[in-house]
Amino acid sequence: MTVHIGAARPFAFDFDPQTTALIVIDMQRDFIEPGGFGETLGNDVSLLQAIVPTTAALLGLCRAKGVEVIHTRECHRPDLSDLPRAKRDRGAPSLRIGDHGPMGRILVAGEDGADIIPDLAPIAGELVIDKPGKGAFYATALSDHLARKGVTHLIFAGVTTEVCVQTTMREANDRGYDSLLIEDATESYFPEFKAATLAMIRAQGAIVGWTADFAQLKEAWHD
Ligand code: TIU
Repeated sequence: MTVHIGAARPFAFDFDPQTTALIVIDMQRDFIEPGGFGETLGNDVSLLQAIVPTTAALLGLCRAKGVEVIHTRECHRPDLSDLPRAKRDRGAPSLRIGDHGPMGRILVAGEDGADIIPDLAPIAGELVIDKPGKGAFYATALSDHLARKGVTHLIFAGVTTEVCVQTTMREANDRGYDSLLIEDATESYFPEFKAATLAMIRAQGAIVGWTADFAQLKEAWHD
């Protein structure tokens, strides 16, 4: 069975749910709630909360259709052995990665802040990938997992659009995947960066991939 999203941009996106995975990028408390990594960088994290209901609906649809669901978390080992000096020392955040904040140590695996927000919590059987970088393919088992499952197409959601989502979509593009980003299930701290990222992903004949609204995906995916 092929799902045909005629309304996708820049042109129709077709996928077979049996060879497609949903990847939800970094919907963690550290990016979405006050007191975490996102806020330490000086961002207004409340902007990101707007996509939670749509992302939950997208998760529900993919689960109902039996699509492979993968979650990622940007975080580091407690000993910070996978944290490059350049990443820890960059800029002038109010707290650095590994420091103690209100949700535990900033961007460290196992701390409350690194958890996926409760509304989007993984369920049994769903892969959760901890990643030290912006891209989900870098230094993780994602490539091997997708190859083992025979996945050829990816649906993306999560935060932030121009940082971890776009980086992962570009990594996926170079690895031969066809990728669709759900526009109302991704968000940035900078609305103009989100708009620019959506435009650059689908420019030049889908140079990186496709975009569509959740409603357009749902409409196309009837039985
Ligand atoms: N700062 C920012 O916009 N994003 C990140 O640091 N990581 C992710 O996008 N997940």
